[in-house]
Amino acid sequence: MLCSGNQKLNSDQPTNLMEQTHRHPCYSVEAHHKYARMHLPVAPQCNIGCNYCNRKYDCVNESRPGVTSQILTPTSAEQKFIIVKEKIPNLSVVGIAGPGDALANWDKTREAIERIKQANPEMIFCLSTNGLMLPHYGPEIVELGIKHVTVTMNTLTPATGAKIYSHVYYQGKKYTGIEGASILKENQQTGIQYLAGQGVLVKVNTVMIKGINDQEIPDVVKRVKQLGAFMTNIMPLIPTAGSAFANLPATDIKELNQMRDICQIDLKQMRHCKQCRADAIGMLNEDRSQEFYALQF
Ligand code: CLF
Ligand code: SF4
Repeated sequence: MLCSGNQKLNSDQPTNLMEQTHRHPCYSVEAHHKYARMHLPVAPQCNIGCNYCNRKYDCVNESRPGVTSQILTPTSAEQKFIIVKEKIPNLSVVGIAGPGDALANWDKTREAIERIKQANPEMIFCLSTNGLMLPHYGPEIVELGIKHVTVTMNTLTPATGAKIYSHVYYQGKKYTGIEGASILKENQQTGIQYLAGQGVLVKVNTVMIKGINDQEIPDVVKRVKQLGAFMTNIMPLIPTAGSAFANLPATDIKELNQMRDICQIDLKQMRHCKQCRADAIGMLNEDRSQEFYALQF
């Protein structure tokens, strides 16, 4: 047993983790008015197929649909970071949120973080992933000193997962239907429990899809609380052109907020997510990524 009970920010948390989290604009609602984050788009590949995703664009698990980010190598990501940090002194978080999956591109993700961390140990590093590869890379994530990880988990039921995921590529093999969804679900749970047990603050993102997983969300929240998650972020489905779910309705915001209210009883809810780009830069309310587009690396 790696962990029991959910994590709260209290005096039992190591001081530096509390201090870091108070500077993290996604994990702390107060911090999002004060601190900026920068995403490094170093992770173009993905290892699963979400039916709300069109892979011409950024990972919808963390981003608004229809947004495309320029891919950077770890070296060019470091160069861009140096320039951005100079211009945005309140930059506190460096995150990797695609445009594919951070762990499906682990070598690049790790190298980008290692490069920046060496000269900037005060930076908070953050990852967003679908969770498939967490049982494999969890120990390296911990070793790298990453304390904030987001896992997108939409269901605990393989039959529902089979409706959401077209396929899962795992250990050189392609799985579909209930088989693929079961592997993903197991790995997400193993990964969340492992990371939480190692003191990582895990945020779980869930896309609320009417008629597909919406009735199951309270159970997802209860389960990830048991596994040790710190908070959940229930996000609206924004139907993406060219995706299998293109014709589903967008999540009604009133229904979304009602769901957050129900789930808040069990676990802290994020309500200020901006579904940002995989190359987002700046405060959550003020994306400055365009200022840096002209830079050539
Ligand atoms: Fe980026 Fe995500 Fe880290 Fe934040 S975003 S990797 S946890 S630093 Fe934040 Fe943006 Fe919402 Fe993500 S507002 S999409 S929750
Ligand atoms: Fe698309 Fe992200 Fe799902 Fe991969 S994990 S298929 S990039 S939404």
